[in-house]
Amino acid sequence: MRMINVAAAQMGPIQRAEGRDVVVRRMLALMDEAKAKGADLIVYPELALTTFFPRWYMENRADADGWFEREMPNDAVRPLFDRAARHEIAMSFGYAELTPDGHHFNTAILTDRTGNIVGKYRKIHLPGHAEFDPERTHQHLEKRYFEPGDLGFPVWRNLGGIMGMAVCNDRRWPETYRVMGLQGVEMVLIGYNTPSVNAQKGDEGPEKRLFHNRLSAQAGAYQNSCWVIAVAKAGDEDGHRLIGGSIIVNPDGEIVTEAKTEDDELLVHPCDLDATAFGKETIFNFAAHRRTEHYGLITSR
Ligand code: CDT
Repeated sequence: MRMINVAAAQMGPIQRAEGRDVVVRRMLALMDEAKAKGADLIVYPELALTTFFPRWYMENRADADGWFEREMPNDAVRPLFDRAARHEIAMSFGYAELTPDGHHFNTAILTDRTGNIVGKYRKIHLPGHAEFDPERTHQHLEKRYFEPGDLGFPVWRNLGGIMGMAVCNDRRWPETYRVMGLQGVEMVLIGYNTPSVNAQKGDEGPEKRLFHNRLSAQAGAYQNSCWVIAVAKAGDEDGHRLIGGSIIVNPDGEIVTEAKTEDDELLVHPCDLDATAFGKETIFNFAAHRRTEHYGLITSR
């Protein structure tokens, strides 16, 4: 058995006016709890350091730059890196990244147990729209504030396993998991901020959204025989509700633990990476069973 004790650190809401200092204190409390429960890895959500700002329209895009991190780690998050190294816990969290040459990405990082960044992923599937849309009940301006990620879907060796990352909307796309699956991924870490209602479909509320969250993560885990750790930022941010429903899914596609609240809430589960082997060697033995000669349309359109 290759056990990783994983802490899925769901976060409750972050209000627009709240600073990173407040948020980092909450993240540290979750990390201390994770350490006390014997976690090897803690996974925080997408855009963990700020409110889900793509809901706010700013005519001048540069006015949004205050929500972006220009380096990682920086002074605001250094306490997280120091504490993680002291606890010898690997960690992953999402943040808005502004590169030195002016590019904006919706990014997630992964560290080893010493607080060294070993992996970086930039969100590829950006949902929403780029211009103010008066038809929607709320704005979702990811296409305004971010560029599509330029790093592909890499995997990294960490904690004795093969890990990958994805961010929120990516989890709805089978290609996300499959590209990592083809690299032997054993655990996929996914943070999300999902509004509780569909801005374009009045009758789609939290139950349906939680269902799609489970459906996507469970299918991705099963079809690639890997663990999926899907972690929400949840609750009411300035009057805009986000679903909770953080889950850990095993390589059979079964939910082994699920969050009950829309607040800061820690799920800890022992994940055996060797449990990925059976599926990878049998029904989802890609080398033996895939028929790529029939898949060309997927990448040509
Ligand atoms: N953050 C993020 O990607 N949220 C989307 C909302 C989709 S509606 C525009 C999601 O897929 O959950």
